[in-house]
Formats: sequence, C-alpha cells, structure tokens
Amino acid sequence: MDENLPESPCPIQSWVSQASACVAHYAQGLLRIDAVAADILRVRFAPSGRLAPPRSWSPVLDLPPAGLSVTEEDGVVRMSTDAMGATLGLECGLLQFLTPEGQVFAADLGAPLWREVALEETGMEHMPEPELPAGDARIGVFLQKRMAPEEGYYGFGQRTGQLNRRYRRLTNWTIDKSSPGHSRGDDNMYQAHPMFMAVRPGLAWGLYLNSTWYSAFDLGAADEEVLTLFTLGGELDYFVFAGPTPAAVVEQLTRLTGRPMLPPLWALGYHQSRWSYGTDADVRGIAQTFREHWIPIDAIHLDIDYMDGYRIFTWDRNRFPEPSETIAALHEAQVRAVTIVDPGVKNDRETGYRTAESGLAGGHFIQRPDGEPFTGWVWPDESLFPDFCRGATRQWWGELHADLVGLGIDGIWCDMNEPSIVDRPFKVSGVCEQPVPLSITQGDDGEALHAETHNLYGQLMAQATWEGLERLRPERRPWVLTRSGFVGTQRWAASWMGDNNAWWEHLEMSLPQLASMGLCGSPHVGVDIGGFYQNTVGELYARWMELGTFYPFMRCHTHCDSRPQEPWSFGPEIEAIVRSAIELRYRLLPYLYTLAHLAHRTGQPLLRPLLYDFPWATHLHQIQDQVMIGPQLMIAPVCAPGVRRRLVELPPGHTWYDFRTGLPIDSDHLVADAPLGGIPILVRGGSVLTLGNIRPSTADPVSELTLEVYPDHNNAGNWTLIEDDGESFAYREGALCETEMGIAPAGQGAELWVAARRGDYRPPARRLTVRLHLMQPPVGVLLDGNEADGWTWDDERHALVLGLDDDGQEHRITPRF
Ligand code: MIG
Repeated sequence: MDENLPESPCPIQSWVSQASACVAHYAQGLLRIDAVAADILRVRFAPSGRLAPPRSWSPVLDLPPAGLSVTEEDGVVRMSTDAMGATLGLECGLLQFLTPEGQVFAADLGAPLWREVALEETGMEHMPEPELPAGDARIGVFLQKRMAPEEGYYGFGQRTGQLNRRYRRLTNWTIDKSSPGHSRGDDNMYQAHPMFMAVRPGLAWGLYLNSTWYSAFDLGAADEEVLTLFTLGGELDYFVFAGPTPAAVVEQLTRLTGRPMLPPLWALGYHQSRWSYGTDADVRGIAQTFREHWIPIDAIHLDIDYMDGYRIFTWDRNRFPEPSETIAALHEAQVRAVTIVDPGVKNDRETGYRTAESGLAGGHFIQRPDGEPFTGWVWPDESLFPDFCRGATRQWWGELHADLVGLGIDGIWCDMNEPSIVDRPFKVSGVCEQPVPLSITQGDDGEALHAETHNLYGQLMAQATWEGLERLRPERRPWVLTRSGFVGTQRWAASWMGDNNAWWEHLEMSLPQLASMGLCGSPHVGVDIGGFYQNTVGELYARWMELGTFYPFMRCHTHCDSRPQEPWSFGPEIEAIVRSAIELRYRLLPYLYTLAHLAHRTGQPLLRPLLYDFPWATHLHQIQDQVMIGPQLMIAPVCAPGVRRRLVELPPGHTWYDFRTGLPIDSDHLVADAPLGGIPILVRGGSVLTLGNIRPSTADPVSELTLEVYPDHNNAGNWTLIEDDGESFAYREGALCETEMGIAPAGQGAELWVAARRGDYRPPARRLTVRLHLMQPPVGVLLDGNEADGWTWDDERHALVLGLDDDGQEHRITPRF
C-alpha cells in the first residue's frame, strides 16, 4: 500500500471562514469542515479540489447548522462550537478534535493521502469486471489517526466477533453471507455500518465515515496505535461526534441519520417463522397449535414458498387457494401475517406477469450501458432488479404492495437485498455469485455508479417498502424487516442478522452482534432463535429462547432442511421452559414498548453493552456475555451446554436485585444459579419495572399492570412509562399516555410516587399492583396519606404488595416502619 503514495498535499495555503464552516486549500486538495451541529463536525477532503454533488438518497439528514468560530494563531487554525473544537496545523495539515476541556481526540497522524487502487486490493469478491471503474471510483483516500492507548473501538454494525474491534481491519461492503453461514473471523456481512465509537476513561467520541462506496477501517491491525480510514470514490467525508458518553454518541448519530422507527406493539411480541410454512393448512395449523398450547404469539412469517414460482406479489393458488381467508384465519386467532418479498423480479415477459411488465414499462430496473435491463439469477430464475435509487422506482415499488395490504398483510420481510445474485439457476451445479457490475449506473439520469450505490440497495428497498405501506395504509405504522441495510436503515426497518447456525457459538455471538448494532443506531434487531442452518437440540433451543426473550426483535426461524423448530418440537419439558420464556416477554412488554419509544426519541438501544450504561466502569467494557436491556435490566445468558451456574458481574454504584427472587445482592459479582429456564436476570436498584399480565397476544390489552419497585441505596430513582394505541401515528399528535413514577426516601425506607397521567391517550381500564421491595416488613402502609388496608407482605420476595385501580391520578404509597 505504500507504493506510489502521492506527495503530501501540504501545506495549507489559504483558508476562509464561512457561516458555519471553514474551507481550506492545501497545495493540492480541498478541505472543508462544517459544524452541522454544535456536537457534530463534518470533515470533507477532496484531492481533486471539488466536492461530490449531494445525493437525494444520502443517509444524512439536513440539520440546522451551528455556529463555528474560526481564528488563526501561530500557524494553527482553531475552530470551536459550543460543544467541541478542532485545530488545523497550516504547515503539517493535521486536524485534531478537542473536548470543551481541551482533551484531544481523533488526531490526524498525517495529512490525507490518495492514490489509484486496484480491485484486488479491496475485499470485493467475484466482481464481473476485472477493474474498478475509471475515474473517482478507483481513487482511494486514506487518513491516519492516532489511537489513544486506552481506547476501545465499538460499533461497526453487523459483525461477527468481539465487541471491541481494536486491532482488526474491517471493510464495509454488503454481501450475502450465505451457506454455510457466518462465523467469527468474517469481515463483511449483509449490512454495512461505517460507524464506530471510541471509548476511553472519561470520554466517548464517535465517527461515521459518510461513504457508501467500498470503505475500510484499520483499527491498529497494521500499526498498533494507528487508525486508518479508507474509502474509494475520490473524497473522504466523515462526521465526528463529540460524545462525551456512548449514549450521547448514539443520540448524535441518530440525530444525523434519523431516529429509529417506532414499531407497532405487535411487532415486539413473539414471531414464529420457518422456511416455509408453505400451505394454508400449515399456516393455520401453526397458529392453532400456539393457541391450543397456550403459548403467546403475535406473528407468523410466510417465507418464499407462498409465491407462484417465486414471482413476488403473487400467490401459489394450489398451496394457498384463498390467501385472504388464510390471513383472515390468522387474524381470527390474533396472529399477524408477515410475507417475504425479494427484490429480484422474475424476467417473465410471456405470461402477463404484472410486476415485470409494469417495471419494464416504467424503466424501473437497473440497466446495462446498452439500455437493456441487467439480469441475474435468484429464486425466480432469471430476474430483473429495481433501481431503488430512483424516486419514481421507490414510489412504484411501494404501490406494488397494494394487493398484500388489501389481503390484510401486517408486515413485509425484505430478503436477498444486498443484493444477492448468482450466475445460473440455483439447481444447476457450479453456482457462483454474480454481483451487479460496479460500472453500471443507477439513480435519476444515471447519476451514480453501482460502486457508489451498492451498499444502499437494502436500505433503499426497505425505505421504498415502508413508504409504500405508509401511503397504502396511513392509519397504521408500517412494519418492515430487512436483511441488508446501512447506517440510516433504522428509520424504516427492523433487521435480523441473517443465516446463523444452530450452534452454541452463535447464541453467544448474538450478544456482541446485536449490541454493536444498537451502538450504530439500529436498535430493532434479533437473530434467528434456535439457529437457521442445521438441527437444533432441546437444550440449545431452550437457552436461545430464554435469551431471545430479550432480543428487541424476537423471532424463531429456520432453514427448509432443518427439523421442526416450534416451541413444542422438543418435548413437554422444553415446551414448558419455552412457554415461560415467551410469557416473560409478554410480561415485559410495557417496559420494552417504553424502550421502543425512547429509541424513537433519542436512538437509545433496547439491548446494549455494559459500557453504554456504565461508561465510567471501564473494567466492565470488554464484557460481552452480559447486556443491559434498557437502563433497568441486566441479563446474563448461558451460552454453553450443561452449564447450570455462571459468574455475573454487578456494575458498582447500585444495589442489584435478582429478578426471580426479588432479593437484593450486596456484592460486585455473583455466582448465580442458572438452571434451564432460569438464566440470571438482574434489576438495577432505583428501578420501577412495569410489567403486564400474560396474554395470548398484544391484541388483548393489559388488564393488570404491576409496578415492581426496587429501591437503591439512596432511595431515589424514577421512570416514565410510555403507552399509546400501539398501532397508529396518533402518538405524533400527542395521543400518548406518559406516567411518571419514582422512588423517594420515606423514614428508614422508600416510598413510591406515581404522577398523574399526561397525554391524550387513555389505556383501557386495568388494575394496578404495586410491589415495593423492602428490607423489612412495614407496620402499616399509607395510600395518599391515609391508612391503607388490604396490603400484604410477601415474605419470600420481601415485598409489600398493594392493589388499586389504575385511575390515572397521582398516588403515593408510603410504608410505615
Ligand atoms: O436463499 O427465503 O436469510 O431467512 O429463510 C435463501 C429463504 C433465501 C435467506 C434468508 C432466510 C430465508 C431464505 N433466504
């Protein structure tokens, strides 16, 4: 890589300050720094001296710019906003960033460099053309920054391997990581997130490399203390987030690239899938068996076999004689229906296949330079591929969902959208990948090369789908699941991590994987519970379901060749464990749904690594087999067979409670019992955990709400339960119900206060049970200052229990000792 490096672009010859920007000219190349917000600086460097044109499909939103003050002193240009600073040395051309206190981070080690890059030097495989397209596409830009010795590097989106990626080299290019699935040493997967946060004692800062081209991070792999940013495309464009905490970085990233969508409530329930429940009878049978076995469920997924010869937006009428009746039967059983849709449109011009015809007529498919549509092979054999970079194509794609919406389909599952394409029919031997040529142009007027748009294929498909559903059914929030994605996909879709294996290693890997997604602003994630490839066994299935209870997106899914993977498939003992795992999911829904609202407001992930909530507890940052679920719960799953106990680290500064026994633990760690069906679940002191009753599906309202109150040392803490109708956009106009509640000191103990409800949404009438966990039984209890009767003391769980009607008024429950 060191050969033919250009001369340094230095020195900087001139600079000017504009409203919220500083533009500097190197001897060769242009540098522009924009304060897109007080806590987000954008840096662009173009060796050619001209910046790339804005793209309609850019993942970055326009934010109101912030003030940037720029001064020069002793050969250094100093820039500052209210929340961060930067300095640029005029002679050396080095840029570095500063906290308001003057702490340096993300400091350049050299000026940016660039040179022509050969295809073989990249990680892009199986490309149909021998070289990168001519021009900017093959100009790689490099920038080296110093890695502080104590910094860990987290995020990077959908990855295998460890939470902390320091010392690795990672590339960003979406591919179908298909059979036999992914494993630990892999690099690219289905989604690309050129985004990370660096965490050191006292400071977290973030970086988003705003390039949809092939790009890479070297995180000290080549040189221990050197971070290298690399991208093709002839321009380096990156955003630096000031932090200073991991939570602040995620907030900044999602302010810039969009907040996560708010899923409908049902989508947080349990989903059952396999490749495929392939007939009307299969689908009805699964729903019915769930009901007969009293196992809660909210959704069943229909994989590719519902279609007629894999033609998207059609049904196989032998398997599903009357799809509307199949869907109605599911709805009757309070089960939602999700259908898969692949981007490949069968290149069928003979049989009056409307999707192909209307797409060809509208010019919606990716075209070769000769004007003929590009084709490749997928499930429907030779297929055409929509150009989702075009606004009119996204519009057309959205409308194609009208029939599915008309049938009552509740959600759309976008698969194969990396896009995944091969060179011949799947059944013919010797199948090879056949990616879209990088030199093909996409977008309105062919504005961009596929080399630039490739990584966005899945994101734009998800966007087109979400927007289509929104237009077709504006009264309901769309729900879209996507396999491929990019930074920004969170605005439109949930995602799963693709084709895993029924291996303990993959159960374990799901934690750093999903935690990393959350740090990249994509909170609604899950993996195939039980494993996709290969046959799972009862113990692994039960352990996975116990963990899956806490996945933001909880779905069991498996390959067409694997054995049945429904909750009852492994005998009554496993079924009982799995039933209670799913029941716990339903009890947690009021909490999880509040977390989904918080994610929608600030990006905060539902599932997150310990470093997110305890950035100051640096000794816990490498822990990846325990995660937080929101700020109140911590789980410690079992990730190996035969294990019935495990070590649990308890972050300092809090009393922790065992969720099952309700009892406090006074230590910084614990060797916890973890029988099958009983993975350790801990509650942080200071929490008011809101639990609902068990119900067959979210179609039944919560009829009993339990407030589990866990006082901390200081008898403080509060929480706001957020509710709405679970389905519509009315929450945007204030149809919300927010109930603030908290813990306050009272005598030698703690009391609970509940504020009056706020907002225009009224939940259905229900009972409220307060369970106040205390060290000793009280002698009496005051409800709103009056002696309460009817309270009890739960001796086993050390809790005072009091029931009342949830009337939405202010209440105070005070124990007397
Ligand atoms: O070539 O639709 O990751 O979840 O079951 C395989 C069939 C295509 C890959 C997805 C998987 C899905 C399967 N699909």
